[in-house]
Amino acid sequence: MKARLFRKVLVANRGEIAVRVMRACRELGVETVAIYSDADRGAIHARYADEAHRIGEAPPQQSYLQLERIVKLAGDVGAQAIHPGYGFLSERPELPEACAAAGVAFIGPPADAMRAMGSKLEARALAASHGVPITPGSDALEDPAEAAAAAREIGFPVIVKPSGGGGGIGMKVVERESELGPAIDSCRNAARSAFGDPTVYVEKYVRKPRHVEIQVIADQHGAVVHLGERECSIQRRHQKILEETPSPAVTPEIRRRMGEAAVRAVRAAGYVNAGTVEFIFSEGDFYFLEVNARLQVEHPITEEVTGVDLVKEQVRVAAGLPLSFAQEDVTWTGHAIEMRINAEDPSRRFIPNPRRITRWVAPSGPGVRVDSGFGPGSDVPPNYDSLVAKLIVHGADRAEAIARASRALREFVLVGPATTIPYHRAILESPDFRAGNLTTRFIEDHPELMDGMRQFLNETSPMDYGADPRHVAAAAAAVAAAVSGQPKA
Ligand code: MV4
Repeated sequence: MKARLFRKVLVANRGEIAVRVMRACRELGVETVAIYSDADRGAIHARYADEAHRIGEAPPQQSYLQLERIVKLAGDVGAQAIHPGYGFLSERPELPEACAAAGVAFIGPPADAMRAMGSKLEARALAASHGVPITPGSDALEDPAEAAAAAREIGFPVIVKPSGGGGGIGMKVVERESELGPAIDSCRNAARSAFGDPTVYVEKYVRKPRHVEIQVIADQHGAVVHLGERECSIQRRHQKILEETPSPAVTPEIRRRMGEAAVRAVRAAGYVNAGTVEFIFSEGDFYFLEVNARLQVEHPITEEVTGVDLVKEQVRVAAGLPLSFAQEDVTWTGHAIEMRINAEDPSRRFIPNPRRITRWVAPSGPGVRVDSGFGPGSDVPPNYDSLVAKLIVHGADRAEAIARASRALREFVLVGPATTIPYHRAILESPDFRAGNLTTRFIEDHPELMDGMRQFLNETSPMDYGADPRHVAAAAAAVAAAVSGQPKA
């Protein structure tokens, strides 16, 4: 039986990632179905699709998290597959299961692989048994005496982690034995309420690592390929801010070893479709952290340097087609940087600033890509995450990518909400950033970026005609003349 591409795909997400997935579908000749909440009535992702259906009220629980309603809708409208994007339902094993029951394909990994990777202890054990380096660590901890013995054996500092979920939730660094009991209690409580699983364990704490992750993609015929690394160290409270590839710290030899380790880890889990294997990287050594069983926000930088369209490959693979390339075909050209443009106020500790976007001109020109689900007149609702655009630049080398990133940020007109644009401009000026001196502590170690940002706060883009009162007056006069039927001067 020869697999064919889907005729119609339902995109179970919103904002930039929904648009990103629909763009791939459109190029593949696949029809798209959008879902939208009351807060997203008139949103670009809903207008972009061939058809759009209201899924519920604004709160995510009433709309984008309505698993059964979404799967039923797919069946009702004749969609043959569901793409979950990231966040929302994307890593819920119940979604691929419900899809299978409804005879709808899931554009993502199998439920079993998701479950195996969802348990951090299970994922670590699986990785270790396939020769993937992990930090020294314990099994599930039962009582305080056992925890103390494990931590002493590993050696302080240690980090207490929940087994049930990643993303940094509940984790506690412990410097000495006296702090261990309270840290375990705190981690266990956070784990129970966030993941419904109170299982915790300890690992050797690596003090100032880099966060480096490997993109992988696997088809249903046993092919598993890696697409190199992304350096994601620049993050704040486990929210990434800026990502780049290649990592300034990764040599071709390390890339090959990390890539092979990542391939072994996902192969062991029976993984299919796109996924990311996270590592911490310190002093030339890397350690497996976890697998993200979804397409990630930062996937475009990998696309820029490899030339692979990850979303198209996801759709192909989910339809049973083989990957369109093999490991030997993967090459990396130049350097790419992604900056997350969030509707947040960096000078007020990055609190969300959802507002109507009153003026918008996205940057363009050589090596510039903007992935967004927003534009002039868009409302940024308060109900969802604050990402409004991803600015992705590609250059021949890191220096060109940085220069390109700066000039693209200077061009970007985004008026309405406060955004992270000026903060990104400050990061790009930082001597440590320019030298590639990055750790997961970069943001907290560089409080001076806040001052560096201020010089950019009052600057207006050369593309912003709306900031020029003479232009506004001239435009108003032209409209008035057109309305009254007078010829223009
Ligand atoms: C660690 C670590 C240091 N040592 N594990 C945080 C999120 C989760 N994916 C794993 N995390 C970490 N695990 C050991 N043994 C430091 C972190 C960590 C981190 C990792 C990746 C990206 C950002 C981070 C920020 C703080 C801590």
